Amino acid sequence: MFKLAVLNYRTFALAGILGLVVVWQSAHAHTRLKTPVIQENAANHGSNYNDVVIAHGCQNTTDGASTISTLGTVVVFPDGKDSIITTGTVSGTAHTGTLSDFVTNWGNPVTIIQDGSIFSHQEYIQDSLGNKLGFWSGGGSKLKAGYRGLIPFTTAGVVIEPASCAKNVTFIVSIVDVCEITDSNGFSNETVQMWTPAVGSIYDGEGLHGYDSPATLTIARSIAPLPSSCGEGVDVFVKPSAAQLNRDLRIILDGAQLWPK
Ligand SMILES: [Cu+2]
Repeated sequence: MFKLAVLNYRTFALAGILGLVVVWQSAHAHTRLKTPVIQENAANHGSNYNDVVIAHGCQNTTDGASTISTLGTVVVFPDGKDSIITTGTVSGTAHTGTLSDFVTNWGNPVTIIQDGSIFSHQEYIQDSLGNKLGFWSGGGSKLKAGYRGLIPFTTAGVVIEPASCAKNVTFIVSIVDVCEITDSNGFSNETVQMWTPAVGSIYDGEGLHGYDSPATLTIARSIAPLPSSCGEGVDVFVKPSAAQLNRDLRIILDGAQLWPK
């Protein structure tokens, strides 16, 4: 009788722990960068090694669990040209100047690290000048639901404008994990996981898992000290425009657009 009670208690405690894990995963385990905060131009050769962490697959409609495997992922950084720049908070004061008021060398932020351990294909996403603004990786074996995936890449060293009052510059990174190839009307929790800022692009995903919950890369000021006139300094946020996401957040292979259909 006593032993049974202990067993029941243990079963209950285990269920409680498992329940907590499930709740925690659905609440917090989104696709993010493995290292979301880096120092200004910190690493040798101006590169910072990082990974996109795909934390879970897509959700089935029966119980909403993330049981659908991932076919690929698309990652885009703001181009810094027609980007939305704010200070204070991500929805703070709009900055009327350009990104060069805060960052001296933004333009070609991403280098792919060749790796076919999860997906077989890797391609850059470039602007019309050839600047590498992101990449996609897909095909080959899927990332199995229930497993996590690390997709390696590097970011170029970022230099904060010494005369500015920026103490941190956070780039809002837009990522879509694709579980099924559809057109944009087919976006659902079963087909995509969209980690994008809601800026009015076709990738907003209002009502879907991860709505307006993008990944971020924060550059912490670490070279030139803040000018004394700056006081505490300001946090700067850089989001892509809707036009940029509609243009750049796509999977194109050999000139043909594979996703969205
Ligand atoms: Cu999630």
